[in-house]
Amino acid sequence: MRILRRRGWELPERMATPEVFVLGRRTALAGAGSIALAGGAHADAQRNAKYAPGRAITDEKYATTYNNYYEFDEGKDLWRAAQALKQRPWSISLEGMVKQPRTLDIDDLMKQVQLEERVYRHRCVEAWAMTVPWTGFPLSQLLSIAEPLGSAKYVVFETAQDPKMPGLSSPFYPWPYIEGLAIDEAANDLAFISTGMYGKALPPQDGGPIRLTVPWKYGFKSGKASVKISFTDKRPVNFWQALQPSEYGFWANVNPDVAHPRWSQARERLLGSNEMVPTQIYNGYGEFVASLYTDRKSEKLFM
Ligand SMILES: Nc1nc2c(c(=O)[nH]1)N[C@H]1C(S)=C(S)[C@@H](COP(=O)(O)O)O[C@H]1N2
Ligand SMILES: [Mo]
Repeated sequence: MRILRRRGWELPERMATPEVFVLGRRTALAGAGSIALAGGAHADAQRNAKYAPGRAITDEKYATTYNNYYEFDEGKDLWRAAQALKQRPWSISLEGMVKQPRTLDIDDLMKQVQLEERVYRHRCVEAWAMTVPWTGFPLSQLLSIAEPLGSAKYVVFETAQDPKMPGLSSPFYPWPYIEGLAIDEAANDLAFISTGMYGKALPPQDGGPIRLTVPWKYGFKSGKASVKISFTDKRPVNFWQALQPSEYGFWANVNPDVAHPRWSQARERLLGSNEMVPTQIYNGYGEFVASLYTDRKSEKLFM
C-alpha cells in the first residue's frame, strides 16, 4: 500500500497532509519483513478526524472477544475457534456487472489503496454497541478498482465458506452470508473496508482479513471475511432477511424510534462498561448519509 513516508529534509507529515488527518499512534515501522510491514502499516495509518466518535473507544479486549459470527457459533464466545481461519493466502473475486471480472490477491489490493484509521460507533441490532478504531480504506476506492458498469445498482459482499467454520453445517441458515448496499450508499465516504483494528491486522473473529464496515446501519450489514464482491441490478436478499423477513430487511438503517418486533431500539449497551445510552438515528451519522434516503421515503428504511 502507499504509506506516507518522508525523508529527513521533507516537511513533517502533519504540515503536508490535509487537516482532517492527524498522525497515527506510531510513525516508524517496528522492523523489516512483510509481516512486520503488514502490521506496521496498520499502526502507521493516519486517523481521519472528520468522523470523531464522541464517546470513548471500547477496550480492545471486549471488541475482540465478544463477537457475532454465525459461521463459527450462535453465541458470542467464538474468538478462539475463529483463529483457525487462515488469513493468507486470501483472494477476492470481483464479479457481475463490472468492466472486467477478475480475482485480486488481498496484498495486491492493499498496494493499490491508501490506508487510514477511522474511529466508528458500531450498533448491533441486538442493542449492544462498541466504538472501534478501524484501519482500512473507503469502499469508494474499491469501486474505482472494480469499475462497475453504469447499469449496476447494488454491490453484494459474500463471506468465505471454510471447512474451519462449524456453523456452516447448520441447515437452518441460508449460507453463504451475503450483504448488500445500493451503489450510492457504497460510494458514500463513510462506507469503509476494514483490514485492521486497534492498529493491527484485523483478527479473524472480527472479520479478518477483510470486512465491510457500514456504521450508520445495524451491525449485520457489515459482512465479514469477504471473498466475493459482485455488482448487480437486482436488489439482493441478504442473509438475515432470507432467514427472517418479518424482522430484517435490506436497508437496516439505525433508528431508535423503530422497534425490532421483539425489543426496543431506543437505547444501546456499551460493551465493557455496560452503560446504557440513547441510540441515535443513522447511529449519529445522519449529517453524512440522510440525503441518501430523501428519495426512498416510501421504503422500509429502518429494518
Ligand atoms: N459473515 C458474517 N458477518 C457478520 C456476522 C455474521 O454472523 N457472519 N454478524 C454480523 C453482526 S450481527 C454484527 S453485530 C457484526 C459484529 O462484528 P464484531 O464481531 O466485529 O463485533 O458482524 C456482522 N457481520
Ligand atoms: Mo449484530
